[in-house]
Amino acid sequence: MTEILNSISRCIEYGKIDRACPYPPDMKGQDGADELTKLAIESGVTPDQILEIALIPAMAIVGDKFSRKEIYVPQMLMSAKSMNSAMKHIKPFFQSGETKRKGKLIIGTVAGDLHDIGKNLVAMMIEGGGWEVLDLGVDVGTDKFLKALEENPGAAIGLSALLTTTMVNMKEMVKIIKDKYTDNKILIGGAPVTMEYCQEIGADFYSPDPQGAVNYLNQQIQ
Ligand code: B1M
Repeated sequence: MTEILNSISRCIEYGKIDRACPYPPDMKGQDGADELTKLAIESGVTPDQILEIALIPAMAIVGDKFSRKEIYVPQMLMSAKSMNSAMKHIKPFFQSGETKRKGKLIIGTVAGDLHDIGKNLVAMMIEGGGWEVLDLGVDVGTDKFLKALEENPGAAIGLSALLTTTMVNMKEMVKIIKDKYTDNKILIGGAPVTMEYCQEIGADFYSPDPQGAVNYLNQQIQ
């Protein structure tokens, strides 16, 4: 069992999606996260074991390497895609209730803003960290977040903004959400966002990168 879990970990860390994927070159022709996860489940390894021993730790390594600038966006995207190819075999067990997630994050790019590359990476890393993610997409106004919160009580909120002109929308959004849902955590991020701005608008946390967001959410359940 250890051997197959280590192989899955390696695929996630280095971004090997499936056998057909030519990346990374030194793993060309080998099984990827897709085939190995399927095989692990067929061999009796539980989805929890795959998640806890292989996927989550591997994604944490990827996130830390990205934070330290040892890898860049393309490598992280390949890792996130490998993680998705493994998750497709695990997801049916979440739906049946056999495997539990740590909690839920509702994420979106704020009103007026169409940038979603960074937000998608954050969403994928958080999902890879064992959380359920509800992605509302781009140009998301306060009403949509409020509706999602109504339907998903207790969920954390993630706001992303890439423009200085849309970042300012976060202030009102945070105020309205906090007025109604005082205890729900709001984390914010995106290139122009800073910790000072986070404190100024009363959001709970700012992270410059996906792993910081994962770590913050994990702290909330300890
Ligand atoms: Co636009 N754009 N863009 N753009 N664009 C920027 C952001 C800009 C800096 C380029 C520039 O002028 N140098 C500039 C903003 C200037 C400013 O506001 N000060 C800009 C502009 C002006 C515009 C338009 C207004 C251009 C125009 O039409 N005149 C327009 C606005 C459209 C709109 O949103 N209403 C526009 C449009 C576009 C495209 C559609 C063409 C495209 C977006 C495609 C897409 O996202 N699907 C685009 C792109 C690609 C960029 C750049 C080149 C790259 C952004 C990106 O994806 N970065 C960008 C310039 C640049 O950054 N070099 C630029 C990679 C991504 C991984 O990083 O999103 O920062 P990032 O996410 C990071 C972190 O910030 C963090 O984690 C991620 C991974 O590390 N993070 C979070 C992000 N969200 C987080 C949430 C968290 C935690 C961390 O918690 C919830």
